[in-house]
Amino acid sequence: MRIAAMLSLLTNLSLAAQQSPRAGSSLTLPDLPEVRLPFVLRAVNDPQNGRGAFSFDGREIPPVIRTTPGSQIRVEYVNQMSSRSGENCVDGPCMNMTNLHFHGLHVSPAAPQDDVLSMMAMPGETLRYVVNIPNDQPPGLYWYHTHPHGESYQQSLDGMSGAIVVDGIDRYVPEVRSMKERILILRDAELHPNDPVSLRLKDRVQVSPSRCGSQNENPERIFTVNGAVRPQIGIAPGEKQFWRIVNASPDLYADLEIDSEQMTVVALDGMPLAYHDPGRRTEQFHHLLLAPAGRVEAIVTGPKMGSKASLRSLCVNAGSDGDPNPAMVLADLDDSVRATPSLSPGRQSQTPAVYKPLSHSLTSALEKSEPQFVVNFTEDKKGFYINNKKYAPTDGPMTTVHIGNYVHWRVMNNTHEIHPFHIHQVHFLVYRQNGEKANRPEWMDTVNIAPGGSADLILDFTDPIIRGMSLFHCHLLKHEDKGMMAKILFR
Ligand SMILES: [Cu+2]
Repeated sequence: MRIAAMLSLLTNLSLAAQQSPRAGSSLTLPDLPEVRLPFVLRAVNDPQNGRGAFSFDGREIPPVIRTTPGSQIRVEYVNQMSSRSGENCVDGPCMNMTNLHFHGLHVSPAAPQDDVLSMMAMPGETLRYVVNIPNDQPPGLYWYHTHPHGESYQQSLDGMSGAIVVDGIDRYVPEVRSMKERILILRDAELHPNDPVSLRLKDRVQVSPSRCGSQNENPERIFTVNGAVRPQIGIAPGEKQFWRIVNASPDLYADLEIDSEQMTVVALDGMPLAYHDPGRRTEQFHHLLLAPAGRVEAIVTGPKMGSKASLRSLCVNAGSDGDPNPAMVLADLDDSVRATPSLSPGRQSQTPAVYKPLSHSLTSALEKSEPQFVVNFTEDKKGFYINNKKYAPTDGPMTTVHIGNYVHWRVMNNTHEIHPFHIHQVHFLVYRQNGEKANRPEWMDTVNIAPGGSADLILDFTDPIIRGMSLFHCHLLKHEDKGMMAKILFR
């Protein structure tokens, strides 16, 4: 974050503190605008600091897109960024080209849908997206972000992203209908060495001074929540709320924990736990690792009267070549409020619950099989690679798969840092990690691979809607920009 932006952030913080009646308190969690109808989204440069931003309805706040299975997302995406960028991307000054990716949705990779290969808007150009959400899309939290190869990292760091909610999760966990829903988008504020504003921000989120993993470098970022540094989230003692959290950082991991509370998780990466296992509606977690791009949806209970609690990210050891990812406070739970009933109590979605359990014989046959494809992450001083290949936009597909089957892949990390693996259009079951059978196999669309480690996945390539050219890549977006990406053809 440039100095001007930091100063304005701090001004906002102090303004909020002045307005708050309670000593020591500060800003509350900002609300996010929502949109359901066709809408216009603009890519702009912030007039104060020149950084890329999304503008919606005259404000620089990306809306939450709400949609339902069987309907459409219609967005007119207008690139009003300057053709001369003040920001640097991996190959020099950014060109400010941009597009949209609908992360996690089981939709077509062909234009005008989730196509990040041929759809690209240069400054002055407009893209018109019409994305058909299938009837059996798992209802939950997804997100949209820009995906121009070589410029993804900077645009994502600048906050060019937003949440997507596919309605209908209440069919799997009806109790959330009566709870207040909160959408929390985790992004970044940058820290600069020897900068007084950075020091205050670092103090504010209590970046742990103790060594985290093998990194000795100073942390370069802290998390923000809906754009605020360590906001207060109102939740009365004993109140249950439904929190839907997306890690929209380009490269910070969030190992989420709420002091002395467990999170009752109902969905990961937009996928209700019950979707493939009707008997498993919720699962208790003390803490949960959200890789960049990961989502968790959980029931959170307000701590008992008088006990303070915070939402934190724990230290994540990113490996000897990884970036610092220290523990810090993301937000405080504010118990001074009354329980807030849901705005529309008793609302019930019209979408029927879809279940897609896999037979035991199918999963066990796949688990015993040799992988049909192996993804090998490597890196050196010149770049980042999948199967020794640095991505180029002119590449053909690295692999071609025929639609209709569940398929076993292995992802291997032959580097000394962590990498999150993501594939567009589908979810996968993570059933083995580092050669050991997972205690709790989970369906995800982004999974962390440990340094020197591996993950064995069952990918769902069954739906003909995904036909076309698509991508898989590391979701540390600097790595993706530097080549850790490859094409896949679904035919
Ligand atoms: Cu990576």
